[in-house]
Amino acid sequence: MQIYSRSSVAREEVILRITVLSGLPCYLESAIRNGHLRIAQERGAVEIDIVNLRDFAEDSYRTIDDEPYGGGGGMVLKVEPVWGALETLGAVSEGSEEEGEEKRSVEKPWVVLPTPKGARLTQRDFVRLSAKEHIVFLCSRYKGIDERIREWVDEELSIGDYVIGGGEAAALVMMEGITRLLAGVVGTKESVETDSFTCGLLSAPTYTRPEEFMGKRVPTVLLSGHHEEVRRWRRKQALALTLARRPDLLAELRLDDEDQILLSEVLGE
Ligand code: 6GU
Repeated sequence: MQIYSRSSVAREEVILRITVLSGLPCYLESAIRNGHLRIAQERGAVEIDIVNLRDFAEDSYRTIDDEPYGGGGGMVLKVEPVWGALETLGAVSEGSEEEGEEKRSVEKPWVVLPTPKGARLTQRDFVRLSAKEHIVFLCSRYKGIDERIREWVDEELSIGDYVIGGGEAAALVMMEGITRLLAGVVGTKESVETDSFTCGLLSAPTYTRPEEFMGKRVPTVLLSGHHEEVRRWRRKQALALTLARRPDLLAELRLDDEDQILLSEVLGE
């Protein structure tokens, strides 16, 4: 089974808008000004804004968190700054439940809450989210959020079964995964399509110059110039690696005749 159709892998020529709401904007600033996310912005595939939640605090101390009712440790993200920020972005409005969607000239932003309580993130989510017009990531760095905020969130996503400090690093993970699927960000479409997970298999080993290093040689087939042999070798390596490390992924795939043959070769070796 090809999990992701080719046409769904890279979208063409539309600028995706991403807004990150955070109480720790400086943590995110350097990450979006460097490396992968910088390139994605420079190539015009994505526009990323970081919004300081403190700008929407309602007191002179710019407080965005408070102690939980009923006691217990940690601090809880307050409703007012989140409402203020989401309202400014057009993600919520008073009485919006009844208002017809047809009134809107632009699509309502899609609000994502990174949280360990969310659904576990997969490559499929990146493909789906890369087709949105405007995504808002709401980061909480605290014990959690006031539960009433959840009503304004479209989707909750977790980056894995462990706990980290807050939503910022998780939002960065998601932004990298999403933006690299946008047209013009990754060098070639082929490169995205052969990624581990995009085709449902872990990808084959890769090598670059030199041909030999401390007695370790690059597999001869890769030097042969036979495109068909290289393709077959890579497919076989991908099947072997996935079988060894992630048999669960292999079980989800529908293997074609060639895959069956390659896999039986792997099993016979
Ligand atoms: Cl999104 N946040 C935190 N704090 N921990 C996580 C997570 C997110 N996803 C997995 N663990």
